[in-house]
Amino acid sequence: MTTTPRREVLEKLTPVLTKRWLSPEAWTLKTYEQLDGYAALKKALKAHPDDLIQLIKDSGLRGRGGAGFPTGLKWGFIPQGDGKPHYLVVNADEGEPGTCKDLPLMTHDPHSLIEGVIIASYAIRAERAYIYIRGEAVHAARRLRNAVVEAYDKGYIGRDILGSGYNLDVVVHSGAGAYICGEETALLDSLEGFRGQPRLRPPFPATHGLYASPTVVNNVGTISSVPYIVLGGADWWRSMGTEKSSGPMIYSLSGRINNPGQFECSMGITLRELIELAGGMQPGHQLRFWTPGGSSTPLLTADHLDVPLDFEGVAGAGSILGTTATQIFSDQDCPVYATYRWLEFYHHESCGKCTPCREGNYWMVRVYQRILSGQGTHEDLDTLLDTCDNILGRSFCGLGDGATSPVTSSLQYFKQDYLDYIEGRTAPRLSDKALVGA
Ligand code: L3W
Ligand code: SF4
Repeated sequence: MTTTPRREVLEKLTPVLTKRWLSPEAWTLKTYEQLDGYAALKKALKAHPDDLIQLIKDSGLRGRGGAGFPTGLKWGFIPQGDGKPHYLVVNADEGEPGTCKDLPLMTHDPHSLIEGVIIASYAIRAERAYIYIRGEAVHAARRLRNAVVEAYDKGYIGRDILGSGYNLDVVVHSGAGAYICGEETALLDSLEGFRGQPRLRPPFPATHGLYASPTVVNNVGTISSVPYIVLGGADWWRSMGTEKSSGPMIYSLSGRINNPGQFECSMGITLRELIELAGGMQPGHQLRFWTPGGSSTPLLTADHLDVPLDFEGVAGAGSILGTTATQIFSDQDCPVYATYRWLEFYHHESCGKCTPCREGNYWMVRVYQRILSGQGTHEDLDTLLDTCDNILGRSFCGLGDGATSPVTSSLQYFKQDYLDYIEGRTAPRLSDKALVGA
């Protein structure tokens, strides 16, 4: 039965980026302009680019793609007067398992992203911006492309934008469905027409990015926040969230809850409150484990219901905030099997560039298949931890590190579940056939 959230919990909703989503045809320029759309751009174009960078620094905005890097600081890294072209690249390759905030943002309200793109490009003195969108997101890409055309027609993009003398072209580029292209340097390689594989960092994209030129790569949620900060000011933005994790955040909830979806709340809300907003757990289900920010973030348990979901709070609980994709599992879900499914994903999506991730994930999938088909041994658990040790911190990019998160955390909290398969108390979940060709 769906439960109604208490008023004090409902008040934790802070719809900012999602505020237009329920308006009729929110994705059109007409609706967007009726609801303050492009007012921030008009204001921004009257300001000096450096003042805009300072505003974003003052707001405390941090990257919404998983790492939480300070946005204003990143913009400030772009060298000025270097004679090179500068680029803004929006990472819209949302692919982290469980994550569903950027695609609805672009589908419901593409102009807020485009307005943010124009302001951010102006601030870093870029005259070309790319939005790299996940290949499978056909509907969102269509909405985005239509919105770009509308913005060109209205003079918000193109030559001499609104008479300011500033020129900008915006290109929407669809990827080809590889998770690794959400890693910022693999994304840049893919955009340049190469096979998408991560580059060595440093140098960071801020100095050597697209076509070896200074480039800001930011997530959709980050850039979409910019118009609101320009209109509302840094203090208003900081009035939401916590001191070090300012502003609202779109949390995407899925799994064993009554009303899955996106909930935009001030950072620092707890899972207990989010579940209440989502109408409670499904009947007959008790929370057992959950991801705070996608499968690359270590699992948390029912003991962590009151952890503040901000960058510091989640780190204090031994995980990371990641993409704020909370996937909620119950006492009827198996943490061993869930981890196996995630590992299959990482194994499939590993780009193969470095040995620890390419080989480690391959072997771990095999070990899970052994355990889940009732043929595991106690030694297998040591093998898993040993393999994770050899992947974590030794991989070329975050995909390898992320793949170890569900393994180490499920072993930390749910070792007994593994032992139950190994010692025959839990019936095999996979048949022997799973081992063939593994
Ligand atoms: C200039 C320096 N720039 C850092 C920049 C860097 C990047 C940003 C953050 O991974 C995580 C990953 C996934 N000079 C700089 C500098 N930068 N030092 O700051 O960098 P970093 O390395 O902390 O993180 P990252 O490479 O951006 C992101 C995790 O997020 N994740 C996955 C997310 C997946 C999605 C999706 O599908 N949409 O977001 C979830 O947890 O594992 O650890 O821009 O250049 N000195
Ligand atoms: Fe590729 Fe994995 Fe190495 Fe990243 S960690 S470069 S995805 S093989």
